[in-house]
Amino acid sequence: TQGKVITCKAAVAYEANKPLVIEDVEVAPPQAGEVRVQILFTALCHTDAYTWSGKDPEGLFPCILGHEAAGIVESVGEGVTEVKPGDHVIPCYQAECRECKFCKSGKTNLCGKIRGATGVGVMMNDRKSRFSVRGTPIYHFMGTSTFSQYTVVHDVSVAKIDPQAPLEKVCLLGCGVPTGLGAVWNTAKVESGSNVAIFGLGTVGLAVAEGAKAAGASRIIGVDIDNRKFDRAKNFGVTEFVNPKDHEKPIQQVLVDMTDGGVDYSFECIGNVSIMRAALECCHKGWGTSVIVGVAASGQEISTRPFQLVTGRVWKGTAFGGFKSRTQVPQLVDKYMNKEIKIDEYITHKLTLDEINKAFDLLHGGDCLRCVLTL
Ligand code: NAD
Ligand code: AHE
Ligand code: ZN
Repeated sequence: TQGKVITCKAAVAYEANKPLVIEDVEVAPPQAGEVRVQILFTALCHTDAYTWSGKDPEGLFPCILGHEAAGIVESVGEGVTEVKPGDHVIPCYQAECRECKFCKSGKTNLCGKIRGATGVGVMMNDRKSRFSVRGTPIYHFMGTSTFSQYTVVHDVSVAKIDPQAPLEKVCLLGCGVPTGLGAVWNTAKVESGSNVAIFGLGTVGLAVAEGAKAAGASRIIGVDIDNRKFDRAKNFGVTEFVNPKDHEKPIQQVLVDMTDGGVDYSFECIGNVSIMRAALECCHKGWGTSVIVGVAASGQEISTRPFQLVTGRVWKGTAFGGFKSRTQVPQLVDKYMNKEIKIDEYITHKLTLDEINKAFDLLHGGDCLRCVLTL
């Protein structure tokens, strides 16, 4: 298949909110600096649903969504040296080129090399897509497009992992689990003995809990409007549960009262701007730090009284938990293989690619953390 167009199955999003369509998609060979990957397993993340909903200002249609996956390199383009056909890989929506000013700064995991192309659904080389259906180009998504049996990614967007690792599990290390763990370990740098509040107990929020527990946090307070989330959350380290619907006071006040003035760290894992405000305002005066993890819809803005920051609270955000993808995703795979981090516990459902619309329904159902699709 090397150097040839591959025809395979992919789920195409033609329009916002319209069911995805399983199509025979033509996938062009990788050009210089590109890698064609056979995707074996992909999970769905809330961000796929967000873009599909039409609320993502970078969302383009028709496109192939998906960014939490694992597979095997099928072929590589000219000049690609770090991976070869047969390597087991995880596509990384947050690239790591190690050469741009972001990568060299040591201050961020964001990479600038190809971001301009991935934001508009094309490949860097020729600003075109490698996907088409009956001659019509289909946009890429987040530089990954994993809802396809084959995809083409930039070489700076692919992490080579231990070939012994089960791909049906480690696909989750493409997004949600590292995002939550890294929000705690890299962005907030939670210390032992801290009090932590987590807003939203989906996969990302539970991974925050897991990370906080590992960091030695004393109290880990989970906040969700769905009471069914609590039992499961205990297994990830949440020690107390608060449902804002059970209280008349604003939720920030409830948390401040529970914690003698506020928590040391809070995490917003929903994507709701009024909860982002509550998450900041439930932090302790003088030092409390709030990390925004959730992705809010186009046009939404955050607000608070500046006095909240003047009096020492800190507002931060995180993308992919601050992990440098190509360097650290393989390390996270090793941690899973050594039983130092969970993955299996986040996988609540398994389906096949042709059932992808059902998988999106599950994601909205409240019962599902991650649904892994077999391609
Ligand atoms: P999810 O839908 O599984 O979890 C969201 C949780 O929030 C659910 O348990 C829901 O019951 C709860 N919730 C909803 N409204 C609430 C409210 N008003 N108050 C309290 N709880 C509420 O989603 P997920 O896959 O865990 O992703 C969470 C968010 O993180 C999404 O916005 C996603 O787009 C974003 N995300 C960001 C990054 C990043 O790099 N920054 C990475 C992955 C996901
Ligand atoms: N396109 C959206 C932004 C979405 C966003 O913030 N994405 C996160 C990852 S979410 C993964 O589930 C991210 O990494 N952002 C940094 C980046 O470079 O995109 C919008 O609102 O425009
Ligand atoms: Zn995601």
